Amino acid sequence: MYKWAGILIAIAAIVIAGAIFLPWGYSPPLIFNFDDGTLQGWSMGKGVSDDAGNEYTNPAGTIWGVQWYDSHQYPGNFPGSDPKGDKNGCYAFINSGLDLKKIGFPLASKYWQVDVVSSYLTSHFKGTKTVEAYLGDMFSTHPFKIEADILLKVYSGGTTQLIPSKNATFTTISKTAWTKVTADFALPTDAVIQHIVIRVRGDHPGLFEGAVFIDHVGATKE
Ligand SMILES: [Ca+2]
Ligand SMILES: [Ca+2]
Repeated sequence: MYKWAGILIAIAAIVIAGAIFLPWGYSPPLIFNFDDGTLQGWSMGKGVSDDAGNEYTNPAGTIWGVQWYDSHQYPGNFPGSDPKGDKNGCYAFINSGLDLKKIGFPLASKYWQVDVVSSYLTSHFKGTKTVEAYLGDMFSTHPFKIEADILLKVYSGGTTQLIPSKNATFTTISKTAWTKVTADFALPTDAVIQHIVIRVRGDHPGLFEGAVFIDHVGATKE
């Protein structure tokens, strides 16, 4: 009697465990952590925008760019000394010396702005209410600063549109610690979320050398 009860309990446990791990019961975490040695499909818009919304394209295409970065890792200190040669790292937007004057950027503009763009999101992101990301600034020096905000590129009402967060405010990024940037969204019910867009803004008129690091970009539905 007890023997059969034990066997039935064991079978039930196996069935429940299977339901959790089989595809229809599996829900991947909505987080990009860049801990596989890649950018996980993240890229950057082609141009840099001024405060009037005009866009200027980098003619060389290589003066600034993106790369996977081995030494900074969330959580942990920033700037960090994460071991090199492992797969743990983050996204980096790097400028190695682009002079904005050379591409006709108006130096009277209050800021320059670039968009960091996620890979195409899966349907698991449907219903996202909040997106968070951690950023570190090794770009600006006092008194210049880097700020960031998060937007969502969605397909809704027959068009693709970039939707700002409800608060639509920029957060100043620290040079000595990971800074959490959070954005809450009120999306149309038919919205299909295609990309997370992290908008990075700097107030140095010359876009001088440096890098902005991004890690642990996550979405929640609560
Ligand atoms: Ca990471
Ligand atoms: Ca590493």
